[in-house]
Amino acid sequence: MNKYVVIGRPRAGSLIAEFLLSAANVEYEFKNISIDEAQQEDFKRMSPFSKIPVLVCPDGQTIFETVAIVIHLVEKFPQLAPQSSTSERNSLWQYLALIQTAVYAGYHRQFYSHRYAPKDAAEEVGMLAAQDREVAYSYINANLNPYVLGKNKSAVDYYLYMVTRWDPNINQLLSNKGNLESFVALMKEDEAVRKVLLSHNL
Ligand SMILES: N[C@@H](CCC(=O)N[C@@H](CS)C(=O)NCC(=O)O)C(=O)O
Repeated sequence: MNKYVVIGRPRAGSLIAEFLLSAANVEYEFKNISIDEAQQEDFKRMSPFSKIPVLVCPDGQTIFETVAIVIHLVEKFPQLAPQSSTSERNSLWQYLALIQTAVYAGYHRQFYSHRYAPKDAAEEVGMLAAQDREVAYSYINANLNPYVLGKNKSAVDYYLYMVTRWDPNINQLLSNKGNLESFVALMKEDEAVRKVLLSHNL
């Protein structure tokens, strides 16, 4: 049978697909793509904005957009999430959406502010994005126990851990968020996380 292929870059958003496949004990191949290569037409046919991650499924279908990739993997590997039609499952999707829109997109708006606003307003756009992120992280911190959905680890924990890794000042982020600090420490010890990071020498 063909393997899943994760197209991405070691430190970037493709980590979520790798973490989840690894947590589900599924063998996959990692294909590194540079920012320049992602601009090529053949990659744009898979991902129109040249963004990673892209997940190539064993049947050849390609999926872009993190949320779609997470949903696909949760459906394929149910051990990554609470059962359907439970309150925990509703929370899973809620946190997935929150992290996607306020945190992940927030880092992008801050690090690439010039793409979101004219030069003279770009810095402010970045600051506003950082403020939104702080609201989201504070809410998440208040509800972590010790994982996002409570005592059971799920797909969204890998997503949260991945985005915290991108913070420009992780010490400051964690300084007033004790639960998030403990969560990050727990996730660093997670077997799937360690395996994936080690595979990239991170
Ligand atoms: N909405 C996309 C965002 C993906 C994204 O921003 N990926 C970054 C890497 S973490 C990227 O490809 N950046 C290159 C660029 O913006 O040109 C998703 O959730 O998959």
